[in-house]
Amino acid sequence: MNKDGKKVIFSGIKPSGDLHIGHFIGALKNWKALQDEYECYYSVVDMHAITVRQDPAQLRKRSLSMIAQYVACGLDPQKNTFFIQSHVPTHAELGWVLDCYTMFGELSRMTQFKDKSAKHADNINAGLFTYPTLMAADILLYQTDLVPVGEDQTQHIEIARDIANRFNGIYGETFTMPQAYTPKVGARIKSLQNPAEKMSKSDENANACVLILDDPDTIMRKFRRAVTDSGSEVRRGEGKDGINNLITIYSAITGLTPEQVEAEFEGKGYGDFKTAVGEQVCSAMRPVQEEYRRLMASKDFLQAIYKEGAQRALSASSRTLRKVYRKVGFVDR
Ligand code: ATP
Ligand code: LTN
Repeated sequence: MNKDGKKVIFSGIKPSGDLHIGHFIGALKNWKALQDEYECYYSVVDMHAITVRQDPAQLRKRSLSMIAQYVACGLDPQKNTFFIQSHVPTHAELGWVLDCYTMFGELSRMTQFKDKSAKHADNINAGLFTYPTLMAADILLYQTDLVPVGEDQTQHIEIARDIANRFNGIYGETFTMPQAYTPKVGARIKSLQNPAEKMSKSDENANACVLILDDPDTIMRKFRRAVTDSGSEVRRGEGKDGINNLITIYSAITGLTPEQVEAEFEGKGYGDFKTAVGEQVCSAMRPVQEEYRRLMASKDFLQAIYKEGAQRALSASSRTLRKVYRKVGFVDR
């Protein structure tokens, strides 16, 4: 809860690749619905991004582009606080303290750590291992009530809660207990090429992922090539990951229930359906892309957004950090 009695929301996206429709459906679209009721902080978590090697020029460009995409997806910079994680030093500072209240065994069990270490076997760095404590710091610094994330992040929210609990247990009430907030539809949009896996911006197969900034021809081509099973009816079912995923996408974009989608396509085949999904996604992305281009052309406006965001974030997070420093026994500055 903030000082005006509003509940607090925090979420972050790594600038480690281009945003795709999984982000749009699983994250950004839902964030827009929260901006009036909650105090919302959204961070471009560049410090988390460098747990995997990044090209410096690309990282810089993507961090800026990410802020523009947030705003282009309908998030109002007046109502939400957008900032770049490395601009707000309290994150690294609390991250270190929390490292000292997090157990080696707990971190070893994290599935994202296991997945990423298997994928980047030549760079299993300490940051990749302690990634969840920095994420816990991100969340706990703002006395966050809700963390809107996709399903893949629930384990990280659990460990943030465990760390908060442990700290509160030793020093008395310090951190608000955060809760994950996952959307009912679209919490895990799957890859179009391997629908058993989530759509991921680090996927090497470009056809697996439909980007928010893809042009209409590319979007249509990727949907036409989407991998589906050998059936033909547009109906959800066990083992029909591909068609289930396309129904989820269509349903999330149009606002229809999956049952209504099945009824609409009764008697039609996969081909017609794939074209229809592509068309819906194109028309949902058109206004987003127009707004994005307008924003990227006014760098001063973007800079003003993230600078002001960093100030607001620093002011809110410093209150928590000060409290923590005092509790663990650091001398006042
Ligand atoms: P990477 O794939 O490079 O590890 P990521 O896309 O999983 O990155 P972020 O970009 O930081 O990680 O994710 C931002 C948010 O979008 C998170 O809340 C995440 O859960 C959500 N998200 C990511 N992919 C999907 C998806 N396929 N479906 C639904 N939500 C997703
Ligand atoms: N770990 C998340 C990104 C992330 C985050 C956060 C999400 C970093 N800090 C705080 C929510 C709250 C990911 O990989 N998607």
